[in-house]
Amino acid sequence: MSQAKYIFKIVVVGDGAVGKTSLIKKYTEEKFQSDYIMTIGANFAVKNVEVDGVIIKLQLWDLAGQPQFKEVRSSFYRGAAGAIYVYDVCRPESYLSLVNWKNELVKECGEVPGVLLANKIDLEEHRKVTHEMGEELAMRLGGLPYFETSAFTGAGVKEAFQKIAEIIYRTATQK
Ligand code: G3D
Ligand code: MG
Repeated sequence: MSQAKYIFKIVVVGDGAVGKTSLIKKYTEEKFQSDYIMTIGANFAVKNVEVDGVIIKLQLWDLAGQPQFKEVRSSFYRGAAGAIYVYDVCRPESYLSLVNWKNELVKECGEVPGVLLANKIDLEEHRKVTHEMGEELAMRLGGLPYFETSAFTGAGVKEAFQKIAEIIYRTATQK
């Protein structure tokens, strides 16, 4: 793809080990630039996507570990155009904590577009958070599009990232 006309920062949030880094890696296929910013304790990777015939560069950020320092977390969120909320369907506490993740993000960025990902659906026999509960949380977080994903099989991954790209682009260009 040729040069991107727009660049958007997207933060991927959720508890440790829900699969944030794995989802980003799966989506970017590790072919793209990936970097670790030590001062913030964050990783980011970039990927170009096409929305409405326009090339957009997505900058996908996630926290390595969950640093407690407020300054660090502020820098992580600053300038985000959108958010990907992730929980692990096998760990109900990771589902419950997304409300807190959203509150923290909103304090720094205000309301930004988002999508909700119920990850690790390949682990069917260990699943504790149902589809219905996922849809309910999506409503509670502001009517977010909801996706069931697996960073392991790749199910739903492309669709989820494409969706957030579309919403951000259309919001930014008021379409
Ligand atoms: P994080 O970035 O949110 O902290 P990671 O999470 O991407 O590091 O993933 C944490 C662990 O969950 C990793 O296992 C990873 O392979 C696994 N994982 C992530 N997504 C999925 C998924 O969709 N399905 C399954 N089965 N496993 C997944 P390890 O063993 O490396 O700690
Ligand atoms: Mg990680």
